[in-house]
Amino acid sequence: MQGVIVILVFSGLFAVQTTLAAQHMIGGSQGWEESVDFNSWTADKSFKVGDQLVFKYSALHSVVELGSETAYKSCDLGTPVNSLSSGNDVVKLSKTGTRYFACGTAGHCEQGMKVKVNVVSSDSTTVSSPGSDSGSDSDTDTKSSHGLRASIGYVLAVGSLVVGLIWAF
Ligand SMILES: [Cu+2]
Repeated sequence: MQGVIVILVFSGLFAVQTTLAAQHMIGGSQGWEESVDFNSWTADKSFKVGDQLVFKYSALHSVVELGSETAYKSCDLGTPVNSLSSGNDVVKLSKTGTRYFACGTAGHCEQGMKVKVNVVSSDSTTVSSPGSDSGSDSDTDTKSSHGLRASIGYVLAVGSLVVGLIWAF
């Protein structure tokens, strides 16, 4: 029986770990589509090192990662950093900095099918993004969403501990 408790506690701790690293479905439920306004989609989100981006799309689209703000602004797809086309692509955010993505289908980037993601340190409680004009607002956003994810993990951990104890007796 103690074995069961140990397993449940560890699964709870694992839940804390996984909830701290978020997976962001690009474009929300609509996915990677021309109809989504990606600027407003990213506006209320914070992206941290260790998080993942998921691009879901039909064969009409693809994902091209661009190397610079200039290429992103002008939709210059000539020198991509990376190209993806599975329709269900996961991109890991392994370090801080800005990542630029556009659709590789002719004309789609110009129509607004592009997204820019600012990746911040996973352990920072305050966001320092040079060049950003929304300093204090994004600070509070980051803290609250981080706190929410942490508390979901905490509830799962306590929940599995309680279930473990009920099982044991
Ligand atoms: Cu497209």
